[in-house]
Amino acid sequence: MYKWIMPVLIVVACLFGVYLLAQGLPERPKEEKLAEGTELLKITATSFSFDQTEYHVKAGTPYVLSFSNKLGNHGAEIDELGINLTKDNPRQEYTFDKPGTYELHCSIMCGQGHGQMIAKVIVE
Ligand SMILES: [Cu+2]
Repeated sequence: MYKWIMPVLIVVACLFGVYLLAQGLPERPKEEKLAEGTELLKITATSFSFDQTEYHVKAGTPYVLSFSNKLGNHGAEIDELGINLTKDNPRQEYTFDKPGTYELHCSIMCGQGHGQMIAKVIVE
């Protein structure tokens, strides 16, 4: 019963593959353009660290903060500045106006290494 179904599915899959090859694969999404004078600050989190221990930014320059998780579910929070980026809120426009060193830490209780997920944001 239904012995014919597997060969049919295989043929359909092959045809679909040929179709995709013929069409060319869809283009990768391009990096979005930022407004002129705006800089991008990318923060990537894994379990249990951020991709950099220090992020250097310039005071008075508008930034787009962009946060992503590479592994696990984390957040990036700077209490003093009222910034809290998470997977549901991964983007924020922000202009750092006071030079100084701010602590960036994970805002989601993510496990054993949570307490060590700390980096610095240095505003120059
Ligand atoms: Cu955490």
